[in-house]
Amino acid sequence: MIKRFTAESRIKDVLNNPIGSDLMRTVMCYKKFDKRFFKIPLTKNMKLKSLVKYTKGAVDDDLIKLFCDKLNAYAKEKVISGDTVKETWWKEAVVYQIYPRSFMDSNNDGIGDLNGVRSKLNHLEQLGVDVIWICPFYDSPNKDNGYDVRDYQAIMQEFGTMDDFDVLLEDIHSRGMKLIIDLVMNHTSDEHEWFQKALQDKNSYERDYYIFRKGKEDGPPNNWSSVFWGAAWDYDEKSDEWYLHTFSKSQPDLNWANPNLRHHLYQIINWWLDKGVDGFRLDVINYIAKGTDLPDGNPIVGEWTKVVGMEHYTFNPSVHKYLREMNMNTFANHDMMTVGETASVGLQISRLFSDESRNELNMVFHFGHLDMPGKSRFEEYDYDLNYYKQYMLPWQTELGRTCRQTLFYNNHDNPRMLSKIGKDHVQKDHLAKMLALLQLTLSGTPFIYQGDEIGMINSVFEKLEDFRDIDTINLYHELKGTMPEDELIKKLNAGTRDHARTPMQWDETKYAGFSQHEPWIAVNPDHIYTNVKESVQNENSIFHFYRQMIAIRRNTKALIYGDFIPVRRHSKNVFAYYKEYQGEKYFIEINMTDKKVQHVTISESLRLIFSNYDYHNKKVLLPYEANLFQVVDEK
Ligand code: TEU
Ligand code: CA
Repeated sequence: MIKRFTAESRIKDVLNNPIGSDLMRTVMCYKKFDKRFFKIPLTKNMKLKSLVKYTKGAVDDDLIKLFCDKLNAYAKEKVISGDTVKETWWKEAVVYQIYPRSFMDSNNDGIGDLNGVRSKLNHLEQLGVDVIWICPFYDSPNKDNGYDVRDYQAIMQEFGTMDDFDVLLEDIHSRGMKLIIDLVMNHTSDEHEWFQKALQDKNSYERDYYIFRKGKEDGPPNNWSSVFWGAAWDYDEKSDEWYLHTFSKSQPDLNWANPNLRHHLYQIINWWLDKGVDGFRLDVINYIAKGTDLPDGNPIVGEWTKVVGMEHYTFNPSVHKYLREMNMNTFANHDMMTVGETASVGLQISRLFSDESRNELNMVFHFGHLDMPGKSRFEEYDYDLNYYKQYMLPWQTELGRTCRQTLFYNNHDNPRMLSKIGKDHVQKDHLAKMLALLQLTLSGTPFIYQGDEIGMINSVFEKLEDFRDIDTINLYHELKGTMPEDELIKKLNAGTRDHARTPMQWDETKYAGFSQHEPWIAVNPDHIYTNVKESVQNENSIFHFYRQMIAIRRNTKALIYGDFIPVRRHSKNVFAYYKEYQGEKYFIEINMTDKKVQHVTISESLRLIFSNYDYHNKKVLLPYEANLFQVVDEK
């Protein structure tokens, strides 16, 4: 019999349930609850309902009920997998992410394009990456830079033509690399033909492709807010109904409860597979299942996550049913890779998405490491890598050999990690190389974001007009008047996605070699020092470090498939671990701080394979020192 959770259940029972412990961990990330709390016998034996009193109201009865409902909804979802490592190309691959608008402009209109990408394939080949992921290049009105798709089977005019795409794909394949493309199927653009038909006629076939509902009194159907600020609903006067948009109002959500819609999407996926793409990155794929009753979001969760209602689609197990159906109708029988963008999910839910026996996705992109507990993207603070270690330890040891995660520090939605950790950039070179060594030796598939390989950092945006991102601009209007203008601009600078979207820095010239024309978003002035040309010429550069480390990983199965075994798990400032596979063993030792720290002592003899310092100091680890050793004899 399946045990149901209620407010009478004890905390220890929740913690013993995989999804229960996962949700607890997720909550702790938002609230920065003291971890020790859950370790004391007294609290472990407490009933859930006592949390209301214990947390002095930070948690209420409704929240506890919601928590139990969620947990019960997952009761049937299980990972039943073996322990055998299956060797596959997408585990061995190093992926490189391209934001096409900002990568390379081939026709000098200031906007990056597909031919631009093609003109830089030599750079990627030299770096040694295996797979390229290009962010959306479909026809789009560009309210959210292509994440608002108007036509899934056409190319955005600014980016080129379908012929350009075909030639690009061929070129990538002829160099022995692969291409994955971005599937944005949680929503479309409001200019998509389907949505236009849905608006024109309430009785159209396409109406139910979207989520329309009658409002309540004078307002929307529920209290959900959008990820891009403001309400998640927009009013359609013609039908006197509201439509749901979890992102901007120009991105109406698709109704995955409708099987016709789902099969229509599968046709599109197969069309791209027939073209020869090697896989997909699936945009916000864990948000697709919204349910049909759409209850109000819990206000406490809303306050923690800043998105009211998100618990109803972020933690909705129907997504697994949809993904298995999608897989069966599309991915199955193709040798390809899939990576799901799964914001907010924890480790156990990631196992549901990625376990080989479940036939859903190959791997997940999870984000919990990008901000420290209790902090969010638009807050300025110093990121402490000790948090990264503590966050990653369970992901490295408990995910299991048949589930898979990605390893990344940057993408197109976040400020640059180098600027979050070492704001003053004094030790940038060692820090960037250390991060590279870590990324290429931990367990998971590494995703390098454009610019990582040369150490690109945050830019400075002085006024509203300097920003381009809809998320940032909406937030500006949301907060205007609530704080002094300069403070507001400072806040936007802390979190804007535009930091990741400034043009790729190819050289030191006016527009960084990206274009001859003024780019759509200003070049980061740092391009004078940080650019590909310089990085390739200088053999001690971050670029060459990445290149060499990628080559080492490729030839070292233990780094790819090995079990991760932590050393001095609880010690601060040093991240040390073994990777072991088929009798081969490696030791990785990393100083996560900009100060000198003590070495980790282990008993085996070691041979140094690679380091971000020339000189190996036997007494101390230098600032951000990172060493990869082979264990040569077991004592
Ligand atoms: O992002 C989804 C997402 O929830 C976040 O990364 C989000 O952009 C950020 O937290 C804003 O607060 C994906 C895409 O990566 C992003 O570029 C798109 O804007 C978004 O989906 C909508 O398609
Ligand atoms: Ca162009």
